Amino acid sequence: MSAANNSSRNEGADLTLWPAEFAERYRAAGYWRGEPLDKLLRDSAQKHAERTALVCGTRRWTYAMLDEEVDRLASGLRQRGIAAGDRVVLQLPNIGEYVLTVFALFRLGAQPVFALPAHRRSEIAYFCSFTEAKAYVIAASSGGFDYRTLAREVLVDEAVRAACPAMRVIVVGDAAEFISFDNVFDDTDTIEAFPQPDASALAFLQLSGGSTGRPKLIPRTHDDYFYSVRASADICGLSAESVYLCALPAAHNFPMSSPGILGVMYAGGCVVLAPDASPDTAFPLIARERVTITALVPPLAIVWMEAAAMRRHELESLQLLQVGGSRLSDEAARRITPLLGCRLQQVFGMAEGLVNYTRLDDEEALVVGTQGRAISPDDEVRIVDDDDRDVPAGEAGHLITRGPYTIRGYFRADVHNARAFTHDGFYRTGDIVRKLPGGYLVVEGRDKDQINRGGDKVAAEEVENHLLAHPAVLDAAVVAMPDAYLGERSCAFIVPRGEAPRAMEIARFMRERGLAQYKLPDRIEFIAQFPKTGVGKIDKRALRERVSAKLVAANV
Ligand code: OOB
Repeated sequence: MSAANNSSRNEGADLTLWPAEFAERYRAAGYWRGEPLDKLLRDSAQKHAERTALVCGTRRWTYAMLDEEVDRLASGLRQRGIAAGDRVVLQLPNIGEYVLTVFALFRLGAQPVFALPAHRRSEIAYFCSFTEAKAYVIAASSGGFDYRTLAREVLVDEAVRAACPAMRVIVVGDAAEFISFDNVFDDTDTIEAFPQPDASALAFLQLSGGSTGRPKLIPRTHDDYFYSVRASADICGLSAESVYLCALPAAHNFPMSSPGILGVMYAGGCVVLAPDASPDTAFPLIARERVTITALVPPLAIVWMEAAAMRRHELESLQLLQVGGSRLSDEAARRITPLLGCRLQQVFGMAEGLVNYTRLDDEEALVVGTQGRAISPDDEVRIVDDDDRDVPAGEAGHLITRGPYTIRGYFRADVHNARAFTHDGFYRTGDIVRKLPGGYLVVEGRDKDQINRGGDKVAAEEVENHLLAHPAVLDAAVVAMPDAYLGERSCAFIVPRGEAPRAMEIARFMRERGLAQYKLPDRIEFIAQFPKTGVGKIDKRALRERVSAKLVAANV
């Protein structure tokens, strides 16, 4: 069952939906309710009109205000030619306009494509052209970077010009030659009604951490995502009293929906946006707004623990710290409650769907030593060997999964989908996992060709392709190397064509390719030839061991 698209650029079906018998089951079980995500805000605006929904710096929105501004923004976007079904690449920092835009697009039935602030020309041009975006929404500048300059580069990209001939750029702040966000708001008093988007249709596109040459796009429907949001809010005990600090980049799946911004707004609580997750920024916000729950990746949790020694009083209101995105060591997990004075919840999730949580009433051994269990009784979680046969209970294997909020295929990626999903629709997560009694999972490692830089995912093949574009590079292989702070960093092994270029020159070349900074190799090693496996493939394990040994020898 797939909704085909007739574009000649198409690399396959837009959406691979759940087979009818699964869809029926998920509806009958009450997971899929036919409600678009926008309803979440509408309902909270009814129930909690005067409660604070959103805080950004000194700006505050009640639910009633937020709902009204979303109406005006949606109406203004429609006047600017954005219609139901259009895709809009969104690249905003953690500011109020981000939340307004997301809900305005949902209300219109337009589909956000969630880019991260770290993305640069290479990624953004690809997202815009591949999704045939009608608009690109940015902040004028943020974190010392001018996104208008990036927009100018994207607009002259050949693929973007071909696929998005009239792409509008909407800018929060000084818009220069582009459309000012503030001017998009419709000033009229009478906002026309918006037709309800079909809840079983595509709601938005998330990015996959990926392991392939180009990032894959993850199509999520209103029905499936809304379910994961509701269930997550429930598991995390959210209520109208909850105050959530969004310190990770808001567009990432973790702070968006696990339970994140959407979960908190569903529960009628308050979302506080932090411009970054450093203790100096986050701790005063926690103290000022009486924050009760927040989410971090492991390296940040460790930084917070160090900072908390002197400033524990600022964290008094904090009840729950969620940690996920990469593996939290058992030692670090054990120290969270004593040092931060709040409970820990481990979260092992993926933008493709499946999210696991330790539960609030779990005993310490589970909270510290596992990455939680799946949200739904209908999440099918299997641990299999190389031939897709279930491994004996308790043994490590490949995690494959399907369920009411796990996609059945990436957006326009038929060839890749045939590999990334089993014939009966299980998503191959690429994670090596053990399953304990009760369904609790322990993440043991990974078999996907990816580097997890403290939650930032780097697809080895994507970086290798950029390296191969350098004339002095004959062959390239990117692998993970251990890192005390991030868990892993990336090391690029390069077989030079003739004399080895300088590592500095490769680094400069890579920067000019317009890649997000976190994807640039942390270390470059030249090598005469690659070690090979028995079947003649590059032996990445040997390369990982080689760089690890070098780090040990250098006492890094
Ligand atoms: C989250 O989502 P993504 O899409 O950026 O990355 C998913 C991958 C997983 O397949 C796994 O390899 C890794 O990130 N991962 C973890 C982990 N949480 C994610 N590995 C070990 N321990 C964990 N706790 O990262 C994400 C999405 C929703 C909620 C939380 C994280």
